[in-house]
Amino acid sequence: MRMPIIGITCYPDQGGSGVVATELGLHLARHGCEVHFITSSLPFRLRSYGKNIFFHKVEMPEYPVFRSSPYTLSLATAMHDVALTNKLDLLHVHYAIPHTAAAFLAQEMLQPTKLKIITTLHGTDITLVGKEPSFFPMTRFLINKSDAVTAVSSFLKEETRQVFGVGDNIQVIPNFVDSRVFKPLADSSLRERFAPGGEKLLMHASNFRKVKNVPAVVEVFDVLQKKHSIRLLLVGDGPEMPLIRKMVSERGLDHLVDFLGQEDHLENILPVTDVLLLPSLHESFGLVALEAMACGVVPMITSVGGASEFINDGHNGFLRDPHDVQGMADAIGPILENDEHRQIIADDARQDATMDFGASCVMRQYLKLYESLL
Ligand code: GMT
Repeated sequence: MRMPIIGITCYPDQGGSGVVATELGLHLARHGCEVHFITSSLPFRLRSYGKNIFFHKVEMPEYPVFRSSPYTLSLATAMHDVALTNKLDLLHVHYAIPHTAAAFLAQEMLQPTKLKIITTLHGTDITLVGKEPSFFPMTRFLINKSDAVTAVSSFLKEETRQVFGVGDNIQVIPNFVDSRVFKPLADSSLRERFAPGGEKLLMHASNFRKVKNVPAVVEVFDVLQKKHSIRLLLVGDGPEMPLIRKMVSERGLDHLVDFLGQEDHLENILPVTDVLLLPSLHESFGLVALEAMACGVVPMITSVGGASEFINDGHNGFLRDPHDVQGMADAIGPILENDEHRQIIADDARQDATMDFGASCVMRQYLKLYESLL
């Protein structure tokens, strides 16, 4: 059977949904599919133009009557044009709002050809944005109009069914990690740069939005630093950053915290650390925790959401209520003092992440879904 020609749309900037979409496209292309990224700018993880990879920038014209350029319409037009020119078999859109709306418009414009639409729900497109009264009916409509819908966790599928009363056919296809890229530290010189005194390293990486609950990271770190020799690496940027800088300063922790800003190559910095903290208010999956596990870094992640689908508390990481600062500190404390114990958890984490959530295995689940639609 010939390999499908696939259009992929996602948010190109930092964020798990864009990472998943891009890595999936790269793996599909290596597997022989022709992959066309249709996005507003080059996805940040699309680092090279390998064979079978194409990029189509969505043009957004300015016009004085527009308050802001109507991106959804420009995207729909780009999808239509790319589909026609390149004979796309299907459009796989990541994050429902507004990508599925644009895909639906493109599909209508292409009639009588039926371009298949696959929507992958990632999390906040359901749990925050999609729930907004101004988007709610549209989100439900788009879920129904997609030819197939996938969710990155059973938690998210259940949430979709409960909130929107639709989605019995949603297929759960989990996120994945490329264990050849995310792997344990080979060279310790970078670690020495961040922990010159042999301190243990904690890290948080996110887009610093409210849902990430970053203040809890500072609080947990503050509790732990009173007893242990540790430092904190903060990776990423976003609206909560001024508050976090203030909290760090007020607690007199500046000398122990490194603000690293946005990092496109997380695989270089993650393996340097010992523990990843992700105490989000909710997390439909928590991709960075899976990437940490593949690097042999112990994840401490929120128990609200889908993380329990890949973390077995106490065995390959820790799950705690996002408000339980003391509970998080109590779980992490012992592994900061006992390298052997930490290594056992880290080894299990690496093994579970690579065995059950490997990129090729998950890519095949998507391929099977495509084939069932075509
Ligand atoms: O809100 C975010 O955290 C960003 C969002 C995204 O667009 O990348 O993340 C969501 O999708 C990721 C990839 O599937 C998941 O790993 C994150 O858990 C999910 N975020 C939330 O549910 C808060």
